[in-house]
Amino acid sequence: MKMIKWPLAMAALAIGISTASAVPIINGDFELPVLPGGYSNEPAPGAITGWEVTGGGASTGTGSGDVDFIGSFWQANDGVQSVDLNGNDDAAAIRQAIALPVGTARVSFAMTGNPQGGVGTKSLTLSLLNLDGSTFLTLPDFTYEVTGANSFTNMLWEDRLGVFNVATAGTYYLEFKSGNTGTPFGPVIDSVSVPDGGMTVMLLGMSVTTLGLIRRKLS
Ligand SMILES: [Ca+2]
Ligand SMILES: [Ca+2]
Repeated sequence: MKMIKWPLAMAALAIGISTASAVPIINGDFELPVLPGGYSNEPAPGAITGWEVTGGGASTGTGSGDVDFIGSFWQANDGVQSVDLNGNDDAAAIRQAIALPVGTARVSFAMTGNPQGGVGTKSLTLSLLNLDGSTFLTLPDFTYEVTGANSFTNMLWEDRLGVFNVATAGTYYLEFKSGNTGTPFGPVIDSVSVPDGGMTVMLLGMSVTTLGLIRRKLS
């Protein structure tokens, strides 16, 4: 029985299959609860359904609540409401715990900047945190350039996509943290979703060893 030398390329006889599925996000469009007025300046902790506010707090003294929950005050990306990650005077963050399987997780969101402070760059950091608050994975900052064309009625929203490679399944905080410090005019987000979680490539097909056995049987 002769041994068969299979070219390495045979190992590529595999079929890639994505097994991704959407990961549920609570109130990713920030439409709950419905704001009675145009906005809620530094809402109370827990006031944005599904989201926890952290960081900031320079003006509230509470260490939280330092974002602005915006309603009809300006144009949202979807619905009516969105979030300015800077409240009165500080950079803050919002987060929500989500369960992620192993694999690639894609986080989709819309970004713009509070145009009230004039032109300039707004930035935010998108991270996955462990439940003790330590960083699990973080991505290079997302930026948005506010220009003279931005206004409350034309916020010029742009789509953003963050991609995390999750090696360990678990529950993590999905966190959006403002990078603009010492200003009340921060990055603004809306339409958060995780359209794909657990995206992996399953290698279906026969291994080189299996192929060798078949070939030997045939010869
Ligand atoms: Ca919205
Ligand atoms: Ca603000």
